[in-house]
Amino acid sequence: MSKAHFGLVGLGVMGENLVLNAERNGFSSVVFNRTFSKTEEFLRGRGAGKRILGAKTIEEFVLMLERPRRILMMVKAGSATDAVIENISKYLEEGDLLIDGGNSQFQDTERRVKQLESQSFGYIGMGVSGGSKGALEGPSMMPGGTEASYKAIESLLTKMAAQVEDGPCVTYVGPGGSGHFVKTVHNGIEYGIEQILSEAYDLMKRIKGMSCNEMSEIFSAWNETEELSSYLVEITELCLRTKEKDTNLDVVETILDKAGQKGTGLWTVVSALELGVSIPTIYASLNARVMSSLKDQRLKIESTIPVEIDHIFDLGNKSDNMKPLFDAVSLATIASYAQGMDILMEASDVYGYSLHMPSIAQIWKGGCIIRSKLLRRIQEAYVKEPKLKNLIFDEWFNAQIASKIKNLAYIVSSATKAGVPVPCLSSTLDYFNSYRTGRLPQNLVQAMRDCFGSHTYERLDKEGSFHTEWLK
Ligand code: NBP
Repeated sequence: MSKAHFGLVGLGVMGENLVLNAERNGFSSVVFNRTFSKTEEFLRGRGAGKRILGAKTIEEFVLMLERPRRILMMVKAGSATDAVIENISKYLEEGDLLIDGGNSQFQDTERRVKQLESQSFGYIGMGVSGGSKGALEGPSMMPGGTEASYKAIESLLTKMAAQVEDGPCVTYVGPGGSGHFVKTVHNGIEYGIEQILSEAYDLMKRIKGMSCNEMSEIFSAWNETEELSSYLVEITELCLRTKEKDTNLDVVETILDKAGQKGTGLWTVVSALELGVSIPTIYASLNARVMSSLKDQRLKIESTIPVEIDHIFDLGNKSDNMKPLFDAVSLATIASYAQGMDILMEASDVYGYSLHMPSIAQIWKGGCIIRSKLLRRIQEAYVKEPKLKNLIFDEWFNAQIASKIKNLAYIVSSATKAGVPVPCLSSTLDYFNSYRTGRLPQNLVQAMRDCFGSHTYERLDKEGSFHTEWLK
């Protein structure tokens, strides 16, 4: 029997769908899963009648693959990935290639690339986005490692990826852990946008008393606009429209208001702080999830300092697509992308990733969770100015911020007065207000530091480092 083109380890939701995707695109496959009963179940079910075989042991799996072997691991990130690498590398031969498609921490990938490449194996750390549906129909993929290793799997990945008007949603991202780093930041942007849309929902519900059906109509209209047309707005509309079969209740209203924050959101914030990049909108979304987890405490305090919504304000009307709120949501969405792209720009230099920003915007345009019309504008901005410091310096984005910031300020100040928390919207307003302030009050911070600790300060009017004997 001829050997298979492609091997997959890990039959979770992602692995199952990715191997079906590879097979559909002409790559005969072998699958291995730690728990063999899952392999049997898959081969009897969704894998039946396809050019997909199963292996009971990892040795058998490796021997069933043509050389050089191309093996995708889709297992839980962390120690599970290390365990698979340790088991499988005993049976690999020079030139074989391992691809980690899980949500691994980029530092782990840096370590694994070095370790595996030193054993003459190829190693690619690849971010995969698009959820289970994307994995089956065409995800966005962010592979990092050596260029030679990428070349060995380019034909496979370009066929499996989502396709947009200017090509497949996959490209060689860069060396080492860059693929997983880009995926991490992708998820940080995703956290931001999910929270922004949830704040809009909260305002429409609590200030205007709108029903889920009415809100879904607004999101549907927003999805037709250049600023907000995106996968996340599309699924917000679907979530708000979905009713429970037996009761006809809005499913959204039956869900507990607690959201976890897994590795990637946290890693985005930590990386940004380490790199000295300002990402208040994304950070606010992470913090909002942390606050959401304090359900018991929130319920207790709700009665001691009650919010009385007596400040009803104009969020706009259906006829104008709720213009003030639309503007606020648009700017916060721009801020999420701008902050994510800033992290990538800085990491590109500091970690030596040499990221090609237009290509990253390009591979996010289809297949992934943050796909949106705005990404075309982002791609154009970095084509025009490859060293762009922030999207705010691009003409189109600058004009968006200039024309919409008054409505953002109006929504944030009104929501604050009403007692409705809007962490991402308000952080965005502070972010843009700080950006448009030539002189911030950090002169006083510097004065205090010099006063208590003789830390010295720089001056506006002359070069050098200065210390003052402050009044006692
Ligand atoms: P899970 O993250 O739930 O992982 C399930 C797979 O990991 C199973 O095949 C399981 O085998 C295997 N596994 C575990 Br758990 N520990 C193992 C170990 N010590 N040795 C070998 N195999 C082990 O599945 P998933 O949701 O398909 O995600 C796979 C990866 O893709 C994860 O890193 C995830 O973060 C990432 N990802 C997920 C999504 C998504 O939307 N779900 C999107 C993008 C990326 P078993 O059957 O024997 O328990």
